[in-house]
Amino acid sequence: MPVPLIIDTDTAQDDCVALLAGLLDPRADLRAITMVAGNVGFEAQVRNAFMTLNAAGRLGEVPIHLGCTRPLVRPWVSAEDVHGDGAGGLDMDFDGCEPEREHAVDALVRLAAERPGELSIVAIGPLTNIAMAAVRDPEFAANVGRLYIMGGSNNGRGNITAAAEFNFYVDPEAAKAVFAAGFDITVVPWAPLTLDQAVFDQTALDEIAALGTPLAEFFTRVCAATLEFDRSVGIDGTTHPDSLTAALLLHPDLVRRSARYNVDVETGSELTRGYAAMSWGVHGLPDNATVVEDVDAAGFHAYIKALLATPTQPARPFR
Ligand SMILES: [Ca+2]
Repeated sequence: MPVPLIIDTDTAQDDCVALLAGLLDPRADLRAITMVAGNVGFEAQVRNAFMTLNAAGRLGEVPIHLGCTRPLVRPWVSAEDVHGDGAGGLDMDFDGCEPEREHAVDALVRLAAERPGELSIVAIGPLTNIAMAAVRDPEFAANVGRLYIMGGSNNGRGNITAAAEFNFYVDPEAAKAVFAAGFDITVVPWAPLTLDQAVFDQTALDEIAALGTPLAEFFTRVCAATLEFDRSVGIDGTTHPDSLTAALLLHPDLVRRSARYNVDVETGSELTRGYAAMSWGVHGLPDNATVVEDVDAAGFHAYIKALLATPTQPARPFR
């Protein structure tokens, strides 16, 4: 049976690839896309989500709900230096592309309550919407089946600062609240997991480009800006933590090793704002999350390649 899920996203680059997994993988039943402030300007993120629906040939088929346009207590911090507009300058005709009227937080609460314990959430942006939903409905955490989070580093390096990964850095209060809320959480960390196992080097990118499908072309365009940035910081290729998170929910057999941890997020410090303290069971703290430690990297690469080989018919031409 397909997995009913929502993807909560700050849509830019690899978020688009994660959405493609939700839209095209037969194991996925994507019920909604919820948008949260993160990577790039909110309007650009919404456009990127509509363009991803179009690339998948599914424009108009999955509702997009607009969520929180800023973190809980802090001003928004962008990653536009990393992502540009988040889609490599890709554009299309957006006439008639309307998001839903219902707020993303209301949609999350409603859809989880409709099927208690069945709906999964893949959260690949700052956790503002998820924290808000947990405050809005005290039953929300219990109603959500599984919550897969891309964020933090497992006692490894950050990306926006030495200590912090971007999603937790942008809204550390939300991340802290989510880990305390009682969800069934699986964490896909930035380091070391993503850096070791979810980077597509030039050879992999060339193989994808050679697929010649509309999706391969979309992927190549969308990843271009991040590739440039990643190279400038010494990463040999594009990083795919968000699509890895979606892939692991849909294909748990790709997980080679995971363990229970106590995860908490730093909110008081300026130096280590958003740092994820992942305690591995020897500090007397109750575990609250499963942290993925090792995956079948070749299997993940093959999965993305097969996804991008899918023939699709975008209703609107890209320019
Ligand atoms: Ca993201």
